[in-house]
Amino acid sequence: MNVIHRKGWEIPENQATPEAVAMNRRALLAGAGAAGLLLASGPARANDPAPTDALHPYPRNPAYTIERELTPEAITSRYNNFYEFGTSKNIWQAAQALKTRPWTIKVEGLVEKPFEIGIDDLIAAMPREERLYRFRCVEAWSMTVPWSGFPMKAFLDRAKPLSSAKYVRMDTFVDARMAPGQAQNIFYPWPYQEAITVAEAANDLAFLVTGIYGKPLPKQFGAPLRLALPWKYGFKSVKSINRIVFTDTRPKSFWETLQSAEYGFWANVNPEVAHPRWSQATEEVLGENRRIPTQLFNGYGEQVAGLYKGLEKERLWA
Ligand SMILES: Nc1nc2c(c(=O)[nH]1)N[C@H]1C(S)=C(S)[C@@H](COP(=O)(O)O)O[C@H]1N2
Ligand SMILES: [Mo]
Repeated sequence: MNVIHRKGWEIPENQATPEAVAMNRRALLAGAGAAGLLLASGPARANDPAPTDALHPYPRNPAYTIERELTPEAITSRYNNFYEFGTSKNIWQAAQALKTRPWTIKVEGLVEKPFEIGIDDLIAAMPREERLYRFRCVEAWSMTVPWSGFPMKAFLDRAKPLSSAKYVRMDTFVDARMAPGQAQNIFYPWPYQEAITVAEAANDLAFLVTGIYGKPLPKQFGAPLRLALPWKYGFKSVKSINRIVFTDTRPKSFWETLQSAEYGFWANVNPEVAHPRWSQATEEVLGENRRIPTQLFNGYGEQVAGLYKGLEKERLWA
């Protein structure tokens, strides 16, 4: 590959879109389900041991329960998007190469005082809880999972952004030797980055995740720290965060850089605004072999719609 900086439209479609992985994921589920492999293959491999492992399970916060069935771990832990580990159907296995300890989070930009903190020190200092959240990928599949973590608001209180900070950007690692997807796709704008407004980050629903199913987060879910923003499409929920930067200018995220016609900054879930290549009106429920209607803000409008008052001219939906 000679051309290092390609434009989004120059990237073959099957590489430039999460849909390519969706297809692989579906093929995997169909094949594995038929062969009974999902149940036979056992739990994900152990994480790197960490002093905060014993803090699990976190107490469930009853304010965040849900009317849907939880999606089984055997399904969600095999059906992952994590481009650092490729686009094939065995991302979850490739991701076991991720080294999650030691792991440091750098907090930078428009804050009172920039700092670094070890992930276990951060986890120990934060108010930990479990929440049941829906999750809606832009590829039109969904799941319902019990995330363990802490409110992003609690992290903001610790990071102390200046009033001039309007956005918070979160970056993933770059290590092409550990993560084969980064070696294969050298023209992608690594690191994977996502950003939200500080106001969104302060919303009760914005959740930083350190575990799932009452246990430390398996690597393929984006250990040791990932985001969960249940009212936005899944690509906003960045995995394996190691840098958090506060800024006054809107960052351009990984997918926006690759394919801005399809993936924008706000990316709030809206069944009435189709993706350029598919409808967003319904979603496939992972593991249930059925489609259900997608809800505005993925059903979380009551908590988040107010964030977007006065922003109606923005492209709020994808
Ligand atoms: N660092 C990083 N974060 C990421 C991604 C990725 O490729 N790399 N994929 C995103 C997409 S498209 C989705 S749908 C979710 C998938 O989360 P899951 O594998 O835990 O279901 O992670 C998001 N966060
Ligand atoms: Mo996604």
